[in-house]
Amino acid sequence: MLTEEHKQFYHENGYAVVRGLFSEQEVNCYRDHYMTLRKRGAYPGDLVGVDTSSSDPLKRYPRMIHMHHWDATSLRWLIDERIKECLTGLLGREPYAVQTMLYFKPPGSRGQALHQDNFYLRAQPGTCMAAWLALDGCDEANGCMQVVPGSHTWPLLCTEKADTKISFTDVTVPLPSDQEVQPVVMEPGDVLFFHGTLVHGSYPNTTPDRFRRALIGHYIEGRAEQVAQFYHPALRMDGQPLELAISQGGGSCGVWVERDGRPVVEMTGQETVARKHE
Ligand SMILES: O=C(O)CCC(=O)C(=O)O
Repeated sequence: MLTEEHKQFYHENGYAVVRGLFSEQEVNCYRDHYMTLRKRGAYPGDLVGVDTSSSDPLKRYPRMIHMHHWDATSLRWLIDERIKECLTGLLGREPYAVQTMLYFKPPGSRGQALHQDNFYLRAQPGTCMAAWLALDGCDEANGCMQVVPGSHTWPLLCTEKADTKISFTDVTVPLPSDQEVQPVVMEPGDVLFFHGTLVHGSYPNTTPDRFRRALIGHYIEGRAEQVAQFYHPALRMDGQPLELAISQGGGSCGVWVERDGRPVVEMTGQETVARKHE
């Protein structure tokens, strides 16, 4: 479970991995459950339609979203006691749950360009938070998560177009040329918790035969009063819905400038790229 070391690491870096939070048996059940659901057909919010004959692996195994709206297993996982305890420990207060996602990331598929989640969720005041459960071993070859340690202290950055040959999303955030991006290598059952402005994403799965499946929950801080429309209704961690206001996108965003030979973020930009939900 969550320790003081996790909390300190999270406050310094904007993310923390809690190892073995879910057992091998639970992970196997989740993997089987979602593979069975995926094989059964299409669902509201799928990234693209299922096309079993496509050469694009993401069309054969599209990402699922908001499964907790129609699948009891997903809802139970979203508000699982262990996730609640970890989130509450890291945030200092119980959060609200707003989204589930399942990434299949089969062999040969694209990743997701570097981004900040609160660009999409717009939780205010405060931010959002993700719980990312590895359902397979994740390493650089199969496209594990990549993070920019410490970037949770940055504001939302102005976005630019991403390279859609390696990313299935088309916006990204620019980084200074010498900025470190770190892979997060995980075992099945490990959970990566990360802050809503942490810059993160993933590169393609370059393996010929290894899926990189992940079950993801998105949450907003318990002091948030609004969140983007797509994420309504927010749920308390006992599953009860609550009414929040709808936040709008747009507005000022940070751009990198050089000061005294060092890159710093200045809030001189205005968002220009259209924001779709994640
Ligand atoms: O799983 C991935 O490759 C990316 C997930 C992600 O960026 C997110 O959940 O915000």
